Amino acid sequence: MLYPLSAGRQKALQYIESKLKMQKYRSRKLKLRDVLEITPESVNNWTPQTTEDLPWHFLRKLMALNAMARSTKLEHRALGDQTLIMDKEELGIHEHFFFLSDTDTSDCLNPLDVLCAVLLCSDSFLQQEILSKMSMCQFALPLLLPALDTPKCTLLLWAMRDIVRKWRPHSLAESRGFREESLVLTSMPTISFVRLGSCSFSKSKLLNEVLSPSQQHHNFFIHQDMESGNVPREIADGLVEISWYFPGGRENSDLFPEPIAVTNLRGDIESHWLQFSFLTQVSSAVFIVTESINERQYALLSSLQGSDTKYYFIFNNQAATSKETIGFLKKLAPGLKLNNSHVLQKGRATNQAAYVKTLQSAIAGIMKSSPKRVSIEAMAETAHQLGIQVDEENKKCQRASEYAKEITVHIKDVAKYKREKLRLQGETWKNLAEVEKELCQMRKQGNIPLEKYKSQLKEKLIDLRVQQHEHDLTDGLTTFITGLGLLPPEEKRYFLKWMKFDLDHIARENLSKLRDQYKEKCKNSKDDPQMFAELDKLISASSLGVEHFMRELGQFYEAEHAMVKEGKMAESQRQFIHLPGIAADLMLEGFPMELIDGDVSNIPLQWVTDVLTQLHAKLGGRSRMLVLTVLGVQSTGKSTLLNTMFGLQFAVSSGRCTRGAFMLLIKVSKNFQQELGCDFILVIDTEGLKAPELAKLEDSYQHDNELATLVVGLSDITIVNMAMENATEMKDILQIVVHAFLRMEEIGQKANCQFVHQNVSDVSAHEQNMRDRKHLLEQLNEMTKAAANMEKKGREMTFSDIMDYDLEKHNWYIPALWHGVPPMAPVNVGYSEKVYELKKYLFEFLKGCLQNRSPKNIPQFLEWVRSLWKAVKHENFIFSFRNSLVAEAYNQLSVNYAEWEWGFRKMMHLWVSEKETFIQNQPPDKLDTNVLIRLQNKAQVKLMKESEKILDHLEQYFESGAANLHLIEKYKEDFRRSATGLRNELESYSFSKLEEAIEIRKGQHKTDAVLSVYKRKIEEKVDRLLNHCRKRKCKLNNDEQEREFETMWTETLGELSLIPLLKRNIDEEMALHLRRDLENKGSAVWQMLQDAKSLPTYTTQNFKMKKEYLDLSMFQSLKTFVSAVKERFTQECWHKTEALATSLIDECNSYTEKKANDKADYDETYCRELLRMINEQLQQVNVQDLHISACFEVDLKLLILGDAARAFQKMHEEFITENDPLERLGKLKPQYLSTFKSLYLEKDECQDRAWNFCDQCLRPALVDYVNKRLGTEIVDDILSSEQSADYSTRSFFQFFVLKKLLEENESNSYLQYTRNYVHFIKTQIQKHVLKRYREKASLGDLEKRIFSTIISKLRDVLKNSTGVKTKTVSSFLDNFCDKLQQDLVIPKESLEVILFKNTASADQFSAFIEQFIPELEKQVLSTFENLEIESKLSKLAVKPQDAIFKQVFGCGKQCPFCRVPCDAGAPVHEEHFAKVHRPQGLGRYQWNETSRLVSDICSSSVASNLSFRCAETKGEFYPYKDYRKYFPDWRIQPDSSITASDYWKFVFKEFNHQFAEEFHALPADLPDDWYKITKEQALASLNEAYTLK
Ligand SMILES: Nc1nc2c(ncn2[C@@H]2O[C@H](COP(=O)(O)OP(=O)(O)O)[C@@H](O)[C@H]2O)c(=O)[nH]1
Ligand SMILES: [Mg+2]
Ligand SMILES: [Zn+2]
Ligand SMILES: [Zn+2]
Repeated sequence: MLYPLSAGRQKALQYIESKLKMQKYRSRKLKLRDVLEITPESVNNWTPQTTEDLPWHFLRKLMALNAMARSTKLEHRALGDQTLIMDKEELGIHEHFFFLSDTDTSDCLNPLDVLCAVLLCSDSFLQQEILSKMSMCQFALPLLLPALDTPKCTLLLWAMRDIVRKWRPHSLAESRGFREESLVLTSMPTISFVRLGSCSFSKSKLLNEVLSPSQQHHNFFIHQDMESGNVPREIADGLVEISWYFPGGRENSDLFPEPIAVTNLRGDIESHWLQFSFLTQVSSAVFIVTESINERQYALLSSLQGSDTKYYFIFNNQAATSKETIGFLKKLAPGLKLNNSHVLQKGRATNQAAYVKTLQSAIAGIMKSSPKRVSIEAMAETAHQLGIQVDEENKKCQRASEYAKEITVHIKDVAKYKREKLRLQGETWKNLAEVEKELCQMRKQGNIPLEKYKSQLKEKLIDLRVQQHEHDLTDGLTTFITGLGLLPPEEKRYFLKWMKFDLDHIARENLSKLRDQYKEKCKNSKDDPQMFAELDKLISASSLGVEHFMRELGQFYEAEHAMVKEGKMAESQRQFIHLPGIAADLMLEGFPMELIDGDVSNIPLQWVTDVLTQLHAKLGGRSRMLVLTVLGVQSTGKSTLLNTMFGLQFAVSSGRCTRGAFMLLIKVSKNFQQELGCDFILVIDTEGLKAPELAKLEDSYQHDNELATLVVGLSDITIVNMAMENATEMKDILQIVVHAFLRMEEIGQKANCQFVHQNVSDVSAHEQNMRDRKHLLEQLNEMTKAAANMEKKGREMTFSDIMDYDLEKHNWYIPALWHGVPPMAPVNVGYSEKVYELKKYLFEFLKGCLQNRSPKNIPQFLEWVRSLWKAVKHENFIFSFRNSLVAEAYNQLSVNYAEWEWGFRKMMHLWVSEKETFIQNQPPDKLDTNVLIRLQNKAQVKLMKESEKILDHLEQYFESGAANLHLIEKYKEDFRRSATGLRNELESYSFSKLEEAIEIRKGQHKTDAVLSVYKRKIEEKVDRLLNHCRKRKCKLNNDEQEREFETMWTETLGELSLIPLLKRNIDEEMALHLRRDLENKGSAVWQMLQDAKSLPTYTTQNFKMKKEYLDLSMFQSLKTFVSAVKERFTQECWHKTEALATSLIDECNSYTEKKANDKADYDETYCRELLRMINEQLQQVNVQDLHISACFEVDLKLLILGDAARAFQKMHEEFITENDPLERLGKLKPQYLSTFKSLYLEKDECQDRAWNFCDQCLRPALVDYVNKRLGTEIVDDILSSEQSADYSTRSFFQFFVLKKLLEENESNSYLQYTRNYVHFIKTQIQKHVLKRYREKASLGDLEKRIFSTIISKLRDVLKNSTGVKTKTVSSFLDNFCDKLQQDLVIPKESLEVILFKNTASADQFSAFIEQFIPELEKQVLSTFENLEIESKLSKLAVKPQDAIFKQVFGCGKQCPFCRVPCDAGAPVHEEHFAKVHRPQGLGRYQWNETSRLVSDICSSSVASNLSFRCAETKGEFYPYKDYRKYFPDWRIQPDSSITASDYWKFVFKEFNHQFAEEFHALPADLPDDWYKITKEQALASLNEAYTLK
């Protein structure tokens, strides 16, 4: 320590230590950050309990502009009795005062002591903030701080630097002009009040009265009679306070016509001579308050003579002024130039008001005498001479000031300076913003082909960046950057402050000049809108602050970044790479950062991204934040509101003309983070909405709109500041806000909004305004409806649809900011308190929100900024919002859903196959309708359970807290409906499977019955033959046995009255159906049918488009059509019809194939179903637009039924063969023969028969068992394989297919992909399955697995049936089949042969079976092994390729323009969408005039002003923007990144010629830069579009 420990210092130290417990802040000073941090206390009603709470109480209340901040009252818990306190309060304030003064004041502190101590413990920036806020509260400010930490007292100049005051001197009253100036720079007369000796009345109280405007008393100075004002000062003696009077331009009521400063020295001048001397030098007049003057005092006073300062004496009346005093006065009179008017007596009877008046007129008199005017800055000089310290006279502050001056000294004309020295943010940046927007909106495309135009714009963008980059740093900017980069932290902050003060000062001068001009012009010329617009522009150009310098830095950074990205510069050459880190540091210190540059309405995205990313890193990744925004008309106190709420420093001034949005971080204290769920609050202040100065500028409305949408989208809470004085502007704002909210609702972001009605002070406001609130809601509803209409939303909407709005809770009435008339008005206590209440509510609300959403961290916030901004730039907001957070959440859900879906399907497949097995095992007579109903009921129970399981999964998923679920809330319904859809699908699947199984089983009944008659006959004959042969003497040898048997067989067959099954003529039956179907189609059709050949001669393989398929008479009648156009539409219809035919053929053929594999007999419903399928397609609306002729219909039906007729005929014949009793009997012949032979030889046939059972019954049943299950197992295997991701959702599958295509890079594959998408996908899947299982091993494992399950079950059954009462083989087998009736279909007729004359013991039989199992297993597996994979697949009950197709194919709809398939993840969805669209040429679009393929990409087209025409529009042009009129179920997102379609651009340029040939067109004329796209870039764009970072 350099100074000796003076008495004052010691006292101060002790005070701070013992009373305030602030010692730790003596070396590490309190910082603004410490005070602003959000703690639990900042949202609790918190009253100080002990003296150590007092500094915090003061700081918090002061930051909230609370007039009670200076109170040092403690909550007296000691009394413990609540009612007592209440009583006291009710008794009135007097009682209370006595209470305080009478009792011990030891734990009371004098407010001035607290103030001094706090200042002592604060760093110079916090001091500045404290004084600024005190000034708003109209508290007197400390001018000279007593010598507490320094040898002498300190002049607080720096601490007042930030204060700006506005007033209207009487000289400007006429013109209604005003002055606005930095307080410390304003020169004005200063009047000082000091005390000599003791004095019994309060000087401060008197001063308050002198300064208070009439009718309104305000306590500028703390005085005796105020709460705690009487507590003896411990450290604040010697403090000089200063306060001001500023006139408001009201000649009648203003006390003084010009500003005047009043200082007040605490303590006796004798003990504070230094302060007193200072005051005598800077003041125009000094009022000395005293009771008497003694010898010593006289001596002191006489030393004052010689200055031109006027002296006044105020004598108190307590004791009549003594003779001695009067004597001294007389002696002093000549030296101090006293006369009678300089001595003011305050007699006992003097009326207080009159006395104050006297004083005021004395002061007025002084002001008239042209007194000296000194600014506080100038006082520093005097202080210097007297050895008084000045707070800003330290090296750091001075150096920073010089640094700032280096920049600011060159600024004279702001507009000019900005134009010449801040060049990057000028025209170029504006142009950049426009080009970026044009890229999204394509307004000025003209005749240039779309993609070419886009390429041009891209080039222009780069050009502009190059231009920016080529600018050298100006001197000013270089200084600014080094200032930020190289100055030590504290100096840097001084530097920024100095910049602000200097710039504000310059801008104020500029603006005031402009305003004068404006006024002049107003007087002279009536109204020349042109000129006013000019002036408005100039005014808006004349604002200049640190933010403009920061903005410029941002632009340099952006330009450099672009150069590196374009490869025009090496990463290592970057000079600005360190800037984001610096800016991040500033943000950490609470410096507001520009988010949107409102002048050009653009975001420096790279800059903002990198700054915030740096910030995120500096915070160690802990950057969760809640976002709070305020919106409202310009100059309605938005910034003031935020500043009051959080103690911030957003720029406040009615004169500012900036626009845009600034963000500022407030830290949440460690002990509050958990409760609040975030680490920071990000506050966004908006500027310039509906600013009158800006209203006339071009694009103003749109800029406002963009700004509002963006900030609303980013916020968790939006405060809408309502100022009803500006009703029309307010309405506009509300409209903008409603639009913004509507859009947010659309994307799943349900924001909260609080309406703050300012300037409503009545206590009854809330009650009184009930009607107003209702009215507001009506208005909001009205606006919502209108907005919904504008956004083309179909449904009726009200305001509460777009947000949680509570009429009562979300409206706030806040009294006017000022209590009284500015400039002398302090902040209203009510204002501060109401704002505090609002703040408390907001925090409660935010805590409540935690359940629904987790606060975004910086990377997530940035993602929102990026995607919202993209969407805003595409003005068609709703259609363009694509956010990777949303996409990722949706994708995750899709993956999950796909799993649940497959689980459900698999379950039902298994269930159905068990029931089928069961049915096949039933004797036909048992299969009455009851069986079906019973099974259907069971199915329904199962379906219900399973589908509920999916819905449960869905609910659980939405409650699981997975990321960003609230964003996809609206898709939940899609998935719910998908689950129901799936249930229905599986219901009809299982029902029809059951019915079918029963029908098939019943169909076998007739033949079965005949067969059993035959069998009985044969068995009878075998029996007889056996007897007959046994009776013969000689033994028959093997040949003879067989011969005998053969003869018997032939004879018996001859005896049977054979009724072969009737063979039907399926093709004729079908032809008849067809004729009936086409009956009403007219004679031409009839004639065609007459001429038709027999059905089986037709085959779909011969399908070829013919001219007569299209009925183009309509085109002929349209005269306006030039032939090229006609040609084009003919082509379009032609291709669409062809595609229709192909898909129908595919669909029908696969139906036919499926039926033909069912092993059932043909049923006429099959033919009817085919015709229904065709008719359904042909009746669809869009098909009707194709102008298809009847000829097409007839031909198509003939071809399809032709294929079907052949297939069904064959199927029917096979059925007859399979089921012909005679045939079936024939198959049993070998078994009968072997039975006959062993019976004849009396061999022990048990072993043979057991083997026969295994071979004839179990083997086919086991093969069947495996085939029924293998399909689902294969699907499972694929879905859990290493490639499972590719098949997990529709969009992953798309990605997989496209990637594979690119890898192959074969024109043919792409052509097939475009030619027939469904077919292509099916083939792909088929190929994949085949390839995967071509090597037997992997499939063999699956088979073995299935097999081992059934074998072990079989063994169980065998084990459990031995030893039971089953004596005979027959009862054993009955039991055996019964146990396995759900698993194995045992062929009955073979079984019967085995039972024929079977006398073996059951135990023995079963033992043999068990013994044969390994052999059986070997045989079955070897049958599988020897099968080719293709034929294996064809036998499966569930075809894996079909199941997978269902899983990944999606809805199969294709974009109406480019034919890219829909990849929505929910199976049922309201709108189709695709991640990437492609050049429309790939969808066959070509130009009429040139026949060249179109290179435009739909996602660009829908954002452009172009039009399209197609068959659907009947050839009329229609704007792309409104494509949803014709294709309402499609949502085409405008291209969100320039590179998203690179994949298809690449493909198109690679195979331009092949596509052209395929589509009978000429190759497209592609933009040059497409040729530069590499395969790697194509792949990268695919990755970007489909897989998420
Ligand atoms: N009379 C009055 N003036 C206010 C009130 N709120 C703010 N102001 C003043 O209006 C001016 C503009 O305030 P500011 O917060 O910058 O408004 P913003 O443009 O909406 O951010 C400032 O000079 C404020 O002091 C109020 O409730 N009543
Ligand atoms: Mg503002
Ligand atoms: Zn498309
Ligand atoms: Zn779809």
